[in-house]
Amino acid sequence: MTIDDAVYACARLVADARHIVVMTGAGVSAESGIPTFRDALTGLWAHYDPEQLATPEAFNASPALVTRWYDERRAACAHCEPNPGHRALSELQRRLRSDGRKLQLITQNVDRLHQRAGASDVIELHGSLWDWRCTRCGEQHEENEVPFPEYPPRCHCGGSRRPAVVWFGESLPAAAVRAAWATVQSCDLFLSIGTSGQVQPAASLLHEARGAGAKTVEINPRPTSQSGIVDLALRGPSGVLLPRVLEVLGSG
Ligand code: BV8
Ligand code: ZN
Repeated sequence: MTIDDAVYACARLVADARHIVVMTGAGVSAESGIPTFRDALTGLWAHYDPEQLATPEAFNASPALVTRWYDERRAACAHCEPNPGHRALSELQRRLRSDGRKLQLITQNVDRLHQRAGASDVIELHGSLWDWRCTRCGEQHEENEVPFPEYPPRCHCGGSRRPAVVWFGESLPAAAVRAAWATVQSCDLFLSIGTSGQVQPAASLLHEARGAGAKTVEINPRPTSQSGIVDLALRGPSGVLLPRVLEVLGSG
């Protein structure tokens, strides 16, 4: 199947679907200039493993180092823009909504680029770089000024603040899990975009959707651990392929 055939087949599935769930990973932000989670870290972070840094143990051992890493990622996001892939997903959500259908966006990403591209009701399974929580009094709020003046950033109560992201070994937000697992039960199309499908329990949502009878599509330049079970794979960058799917669907 040529990439054009795959784009047409995907557009056909989207045109026929009543309830679409889209699950995105770090790859959907790659064309915005944000390194994917498993791309080799560069510069100061070259000799760190993100899976080691994104843990409560790393924060407890070195709160200054871990919060600096997150704040540098937050600053990088502040200087990035949503790419055509984010914008195509927001436009698709708008079009489906206008003709009484549904597109539910679920993301593993913590950069909030979907929201900046105009998407609504985004389920953030792994939290966000923009929300920070005090480890002493629990106060949490969005921080839009970058960078922090000190690491770890301090709360007015004197406690250290951490990013409100889900670290390895931490549970996902209960409300996000409930919403995500509920919506996949009634979807008829599941698009997995820009994720290697390695992180649980997020990666199991594709299996849930299949179990509920949904057609499944993967959009990724490279094969993943889930390529063998999807109904259709579009091998290429989401920032190029999603606008092409939208184009085939015609003007909304
Ligand atoms: C939990 C926030 C338990 C922080 C993240 C063994 C089996 C099963 C599970 C486990 C296990 N061992 C340990 C676990 C649990 C662990 C886990 O899954 N580990 C993995 C590594 C094996 N999971 C957890 O710990 C979770 N919690 O299980 O709790 C529990 C239960 C009860 C009580 C207490 C606890 C929590 C997991 C959440 C971790 N936090 N992020 C931060 O961002 O710093 S996960 C992190 O990985 C990011 O969120 C990222 O989004 C996510 C997934 O990675 P991807 O998005 O897929 O990114 P990746 O780089 O891997 O891939 C990018 C893809 O994009 C590639 O395929 C590439 O080809 C593609 N791409 C590149 N360019 C493009 C593109 N695609 C499209 N277009 C392009 N242009
Ligand atoms: Zn506090």
